[in-house]
Amino acid sequence: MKEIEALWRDVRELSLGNSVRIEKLESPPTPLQFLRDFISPNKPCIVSNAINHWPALSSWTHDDYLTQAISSTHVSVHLTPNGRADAIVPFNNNQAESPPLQCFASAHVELMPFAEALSLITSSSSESSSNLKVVAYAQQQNDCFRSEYSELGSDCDPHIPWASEALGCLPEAVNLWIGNHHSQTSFHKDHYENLYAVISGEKHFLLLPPTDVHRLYIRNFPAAYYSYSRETKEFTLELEKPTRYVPWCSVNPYPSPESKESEMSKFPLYFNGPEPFEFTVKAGEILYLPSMWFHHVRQSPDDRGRTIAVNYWYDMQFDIKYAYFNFLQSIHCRSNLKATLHDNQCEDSDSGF
Ligand SMILES: O=C(O)CCC(=O)C(=O)O
Repeated sequence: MKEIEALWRDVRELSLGNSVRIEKLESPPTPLQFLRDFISPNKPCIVSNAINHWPALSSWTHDDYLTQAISSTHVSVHLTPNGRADAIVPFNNNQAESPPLQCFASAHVELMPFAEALSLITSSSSESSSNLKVVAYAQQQNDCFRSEYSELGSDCDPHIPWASEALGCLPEAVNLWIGNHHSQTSFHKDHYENLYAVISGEKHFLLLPPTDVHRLYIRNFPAAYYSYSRETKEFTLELEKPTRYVPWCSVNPYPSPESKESEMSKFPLYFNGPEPFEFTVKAGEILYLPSMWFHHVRQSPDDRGRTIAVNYWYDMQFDIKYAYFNFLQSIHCRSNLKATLHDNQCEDSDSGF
């Protein structure tokens, strides 16, 4: 354990710096600067004044513009009772299990006309958490901006030129995210270099470097899915059959006041370790979120009740850094760290998480 703690310290001292502030650039870097100062050291940054020329920044604040532009296609909307899709939630199977079974819950995904999606997202924005019936988040992550939203394509650049040149490729996927403050994205990591542009509202990020993998207590959870009935306006949560396990981060960084103490004692490496990078990306800014970094995302809406972002996923290099991170993750179960963990479940390093 001491050795792994020393690694957290070294990474911060030698590469990331000891501040939890993220580096901010007032103008786009040259491809060479971006490669040298951020991609190679696998270090995040926020870039301002890189997308001021995108028509999206002004035209997407008008509902009429958006609904007329996408009048003929249906879009995928992720529905949950609480805004927590792809997250660890309790599974109530009517059996008094102690501790209660937890599962990895996926949203109910529905195709609907864009105007309906927009009004659903906006209407739940003004509800208090206790009155919520359904939270809608347009967050289909399969290159949806270039398929479902292709009519909006000319409002943004098709790629981020200085990033494409530095990375030596074009984006593998471009995604659109439209949500409100009830939706949050739980801690996870992606095998992509991510250029994340906020168009409207604000996104609040927590980031931890890949070397902090043990602090997130990755465990295997049974996969479950929400189903939503339009008639009853009720959700049901069912376990997938046959059972499928999903390796996912156990830590909820914002526990409720009632559960805070128990969460802190279950996950001491997270709550007592070095602070995560915590920052807000505002409309008009781009975040560079390097591959394999763990991220948790919340959002604050604009005055129309929504947050809109477009992100560009570029393939990462499966190079020596990737090999080191995999090795680090795999030594978890065999290390002394195991003794300090809450339970004996080990993360599944072959799972692709
Ligand atoms: O905006 C969000 O809710 C999540 C973004 C994210 O996880 C990503 O871009 O990889």
